[in-house]
Amino acid sequence: TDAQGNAAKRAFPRGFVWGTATAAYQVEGATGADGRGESIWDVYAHTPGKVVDGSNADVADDDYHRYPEDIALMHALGVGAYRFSVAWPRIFPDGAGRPDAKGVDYYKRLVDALHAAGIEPYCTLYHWDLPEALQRKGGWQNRDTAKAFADYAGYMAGQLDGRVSHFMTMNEISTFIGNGYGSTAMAPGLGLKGQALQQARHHALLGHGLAVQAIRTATNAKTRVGSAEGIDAPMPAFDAPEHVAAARKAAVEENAGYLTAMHTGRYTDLYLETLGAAAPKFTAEEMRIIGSKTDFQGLNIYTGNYYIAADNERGYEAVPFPASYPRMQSSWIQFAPDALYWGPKLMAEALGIGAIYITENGTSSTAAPDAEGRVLDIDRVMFLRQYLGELQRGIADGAPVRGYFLWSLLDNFEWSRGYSERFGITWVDFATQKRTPKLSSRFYRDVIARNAI
Ligand code: GBH
Repeated sequence: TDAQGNAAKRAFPRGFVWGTATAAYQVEGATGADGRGESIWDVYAHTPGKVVDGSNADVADDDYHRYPEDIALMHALGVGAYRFSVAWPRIFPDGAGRPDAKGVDYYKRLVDALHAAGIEPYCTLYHWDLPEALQRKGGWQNRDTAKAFADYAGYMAGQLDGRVSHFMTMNEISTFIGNGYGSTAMAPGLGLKGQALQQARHHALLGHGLAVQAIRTATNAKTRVGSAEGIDAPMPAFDAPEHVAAARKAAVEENAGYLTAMHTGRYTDLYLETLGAAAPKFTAEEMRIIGSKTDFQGLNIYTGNYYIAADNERGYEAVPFPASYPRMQSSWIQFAPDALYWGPKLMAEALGIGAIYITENGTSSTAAPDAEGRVLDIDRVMFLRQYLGELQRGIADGAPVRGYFLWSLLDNFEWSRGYSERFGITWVDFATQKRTPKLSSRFYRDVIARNAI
């Protein structure tokens, strides 16, 4: 029938990976447990005026203790994969030196419990919680941090070898450098400019490249290594050849300091020209390390930028969002389902990427429990239905996307927004730690069960 025909057309590929994502600092809590060291986010969140609601992540979702319950939630959803991150200060409380066995054991228990529930762990080694001890030595401004990260990443990957099939070095270098070093919106909140900022960014990329090599050395040959980078997806204003070409050029140049360098092992001429005296100092050997071959690229995509062809040296121009353009609760999330059609497709074409996972996608919502305790987050359902529809269309048109991780399983500590923005498909009552699946969770369960949108 037509209905079946349509359903077939909207199917995702067989074996498509459906998951949810979280990050250690945003969900674990238990910041003082089992010898964990301090991270830059503990310091930042405890500095008055930094987090909008004055909150911190000392308890957060208490996932350090409640992970069995949260795995049961995922099991009920039917997800096949879970993206979590390891807190570096739980493994090396001082950033380097002697590992803490209790911290390592926690992650072994976590991945074993995931396997017992039939869920494949996807592990990110750095989701922004740098050990404070390393920040005191300059953090990512200090080249030695790149080496310390690779040592930690190799050690931890070795500990989880055979239990974790996919490792991601870092989450969104663009964000922790841009907001933590370039502005004061995130830890450590340095507000650097010019060459100092570029050098910190370069060291973070170097840390990624060294970690790719360290993880490969520490794990078996089947282990897949990549990173999770955040992008504003490049999108043509509409599907006309000149605008598609413009968006493809933007895919390269707008990510020149991050993904382009990581996938080509070089900074583009235009990038270095534009930076001028602010360009980082680098060697050919460092660029070779930064360009270390990976097995997949994780992309965190929440929104995008529209481009049109332009008669300038870049060949493209971003179309500004007018005030009337629709947005979600978080003002930076312009509602742009096209981002999941064009983002993976154009990044893959422009940088020659063979396998992509959407390592984060989702939205905040103001939906809260009604009189019956239900959370009817219809804005999130609408958002996911449209974005996933475009993702499916993109894959059908050849985008090499292997899986999708919804951000997030749980409401959690949303960095400098504290608990004021909720990204979970599960409501968390932070006073009691009670979890309640939202309407969007039911929606996602159906998508997974049908492997279709
Ligand atoms: C992701 O970043 C993070 O990986 C994840 O930890 C986070 O919970 C999730 O998104 C939801 O935010 O405060 O106006 O300056 C997404 C990219 C870049 C979005 C920084 C927010 C700050 C906007 N983020 N941006 S503003």
